[in-house]
Amino acid sequence: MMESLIREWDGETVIVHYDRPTGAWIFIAIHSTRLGPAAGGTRMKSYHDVEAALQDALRLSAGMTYKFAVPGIPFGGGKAVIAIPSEFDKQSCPAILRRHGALIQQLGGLFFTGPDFGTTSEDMDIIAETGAPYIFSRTLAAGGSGSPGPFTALGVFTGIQTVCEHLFGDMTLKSRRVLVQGTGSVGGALIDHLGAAGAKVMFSDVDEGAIRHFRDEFELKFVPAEAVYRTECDIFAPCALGAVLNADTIPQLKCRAVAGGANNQLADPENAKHLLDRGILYAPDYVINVGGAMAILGMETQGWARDQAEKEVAENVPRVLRQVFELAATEGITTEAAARRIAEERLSAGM
Ligand code: PPY
Repeated sequence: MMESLIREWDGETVIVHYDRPTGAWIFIAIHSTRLGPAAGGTRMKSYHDVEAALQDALRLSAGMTYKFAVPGIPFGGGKAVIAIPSEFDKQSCPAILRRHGALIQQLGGLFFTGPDFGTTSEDMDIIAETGAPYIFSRTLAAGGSGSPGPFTALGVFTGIQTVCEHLFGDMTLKSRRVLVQGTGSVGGALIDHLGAAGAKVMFSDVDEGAIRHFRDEFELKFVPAEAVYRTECDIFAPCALGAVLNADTIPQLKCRAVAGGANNQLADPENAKHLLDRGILYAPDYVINVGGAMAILGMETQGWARDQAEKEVAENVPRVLRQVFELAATEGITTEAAARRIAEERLSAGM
């Protein structure tokens, strides 16, 4: 039920737009503007039903609030979902993106967007035709700062180093077995960093082209989808869609830590306790995957150069992750609860 989803959500506002020409639904969830205007990616995909799309927007927008609050980025949490019908004609993509831009324009600065699953910097260029100046991460050619993916991957990589430091007393990744689930813009770039650092990388994907690329050309060990959760490794790095950590998968895990770029990895925040009980260190998703948003917002609102953005990401992700691990250890709480506490403190202080 849409009513109960919204009633039980702790956010501020939901904008609902029915896109008559295509039959798509657009939801823009504004979870919090406590620390600044809401920002978050535009996710475009088809969903099983409209409720699932709304639920995704609501949950993802809350994740953005915490993502910005923990490292102290002055934006609030939001997310847009364009739920396209299953028989969606790709030809209507530019037009729907322009209508999405017009909607964001009408909001007058309540919500800023960037790319998420199913959208790219090229799509941001199209959204910006009607949605400027509220659109981040346009292509370099259009005067934007390009894709957040490589910066997210850099942050996840430095976060994995921090996890190794915590687990093994040593940041080095040499010979550590890392299983990367999903080889899209984040997972693919993460694999490059891991390979360069001497890690033993395994990967899983469902896309045939990606499998051929990483297995046959990169000669990495391929793990089929059905074996991902029970594959033995040091670090499991989810970099695909969410809710991969749940009551079904957690008992199967044979890793020392979960540290990856996907949003909403826990099906329920309660699952963090289950990971702790199993002795698996969890790097909270919104802490370790902030690099993309941090870099793009820094470059587009603070005037950072690219190398400065990289430096900020590579310093801040490890710093905040160490703080989370320390708080969790001293308080005897999950890392998820520790990250949430840091976020809530900033939110209640308004800074
Ligand atoms: C995310 O970090 O999940 C995003 O939504 C990406 C984002 C947000 C704001 C600007 C650029 C990218």
